[in-house]
Amino acid sequence: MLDLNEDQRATRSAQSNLQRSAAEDTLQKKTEMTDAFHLVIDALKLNGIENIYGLPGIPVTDLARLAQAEGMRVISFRHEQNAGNAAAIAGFITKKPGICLTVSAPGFLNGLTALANATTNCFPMILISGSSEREIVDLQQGDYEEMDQLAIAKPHAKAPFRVLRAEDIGIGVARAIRAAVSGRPGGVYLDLPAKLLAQAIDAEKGRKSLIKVVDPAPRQLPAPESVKRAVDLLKSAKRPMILLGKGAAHAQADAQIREFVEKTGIPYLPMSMAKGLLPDTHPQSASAARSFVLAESDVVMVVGARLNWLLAHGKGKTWGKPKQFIQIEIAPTEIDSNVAIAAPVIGDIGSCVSAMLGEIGSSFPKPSAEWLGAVGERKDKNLAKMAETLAKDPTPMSFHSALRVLKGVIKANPGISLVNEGANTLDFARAIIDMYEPRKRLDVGTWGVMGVGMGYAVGAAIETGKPVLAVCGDSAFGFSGMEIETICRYDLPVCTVVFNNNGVYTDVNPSGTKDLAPTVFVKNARYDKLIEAFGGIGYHATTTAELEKAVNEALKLGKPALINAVIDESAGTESGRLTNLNPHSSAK
Ligand code: ADP
Ligand code: TZD
Repeated sequence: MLDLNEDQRATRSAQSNLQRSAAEDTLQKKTEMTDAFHLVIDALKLNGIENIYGLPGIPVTDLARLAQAEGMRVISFRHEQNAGNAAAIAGFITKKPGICLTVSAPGFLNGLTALANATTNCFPMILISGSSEREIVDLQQGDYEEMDQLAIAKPHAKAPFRVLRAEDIGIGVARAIRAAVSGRPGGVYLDLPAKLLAQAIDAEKGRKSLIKVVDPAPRQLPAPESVKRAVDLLKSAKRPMILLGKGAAHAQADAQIREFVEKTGIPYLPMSMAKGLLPDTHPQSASAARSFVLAESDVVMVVGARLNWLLAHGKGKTWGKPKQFIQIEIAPTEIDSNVAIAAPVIGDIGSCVSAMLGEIGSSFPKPSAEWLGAVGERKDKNLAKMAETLAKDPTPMSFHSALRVLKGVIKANPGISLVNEGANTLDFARAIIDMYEPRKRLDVGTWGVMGVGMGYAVGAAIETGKPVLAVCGDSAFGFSGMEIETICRYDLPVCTVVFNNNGVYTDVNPSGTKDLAPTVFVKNARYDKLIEAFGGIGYHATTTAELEKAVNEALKLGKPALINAVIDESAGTESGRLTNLNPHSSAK
């Protein structure tokens, strides 16, 4: 030990006090600073966003890491398109924007398909992508992953934004949230350049710059005269029908819609993703008499659906007799897009339906017994025919016999989400499997896009906390199949059933070379083996009994599972219900 005199000791003590307070100062200064990474996370959290679906890498790796450290759930995928699809379906289910996080250029482009799909389907989602340096990108000097992402996102998004200064992050996130969920929901792009992410600013200033968005999707009340016009028209109808679209499911106005349907006694048709808004077994459901009510009705009240290709554009043979339309819709420019709308009601569905309930009061004249009887008769006839087909138990399984099993599974477990993609697998499942709860049927939507399967399954499992049954054609499954690793990694209760009919369609290569036809895959493939590679449970089902046992076991265990369901390869039709959309050469 050094032998110090009094003076020396006093000097030493003063010095060390000085050093300590300088260190404390620096520490305090450090804790008083924040950075763009934290501001993005804080802005999301402040607005009640808890989950990020993404695929980290330069320049957003730390964003993902810090988000997890700050208590957000960060679900990391194997391909950005699937992360984007998970975010989009999260938006549909929760009415809050689903967040997808990607790296620059290629990662951004991979996510962009999902963003475009979300915009097309009116699902609220925000694609947040890191990007390269503006100075270099704009001069096209060849930066790492150089791309003018904002310009490319623009036509595929409801709105694109870029933030360049840390103090603008709060506003950028607020604008993105509002754009995604207000009015007609859609996909929003938020561009975060690498240089922004590294910026540090005073913590207090940063905190004050954040915005908690007040009333992000404000109610939009319909004009009273539009409500009256609509109710008057509905009252004058002889053969009324209500058409519910996925906008009605997304709107979360379940109670008002049910009350309106039941109070008016009008038969209703749910579009695919509106199934379960009222249980498909509801006596007023006209699903089993779909073509009859479309053709025969005289007044159709469209609620949260577009008269696009899925509804034969509201005209032609499908729609048969002349009719008048009422349309409840949040986007005024949707009105008259395909046919003239006699009574547009513009506003959010909850407010519009409530206003119409107010207008009809307690005295709405129920539709005639003649109309209800005719619908009921058709329905009973078609249901009896379907029951006959479903009762068959061929080997190998047909789409129908396998779906009979899954119909029973959903009936016994109405709270689980059903993800569905494919051609025949989609069309038949939509018709056969009854849904009992809103926003539980998640499928290929407006584009009829393949590849949403595993992304939607992950999103639904995370957001609902409940099991998911994903029913996918073997071709459809292949687009996102690698995400079964993600499902295993997060130990999600997702049971995927691959309807394996050896490809898209049975064809032979007419050229005589050894290549298979372009619609045919490896025969007798064992998709169940794929999930075993990641610790999930694989099942191989060749009969309805095996299928039933496998699904029930998988759901009971609540573990990641994949069932390879062998389906007769000659059972389906090419492109399922859409065969007529395939152009055929007119050359003789
Ligand atoms: P489907 O495919 O089921 O027929 P679409 O996606 O074509 O349904 O149509 C959904 C419609 O619902 C869109 O036109 C959208 O603007 C509208 N919509 C979405 N949310 C709401 C809402 N909260 N209130 C009113 N309309 C809504
Ligand atoms: N690519 C994308 C992204 N979306 C598409 N819809 C298609 C291609 C074309 N396509 C369909 O429209 S259905 C389908 C493809 C490739 C596959 C159908 O085969 P499947 O289903 O095995 O999934 P089924 O049930 O056996 O008919």
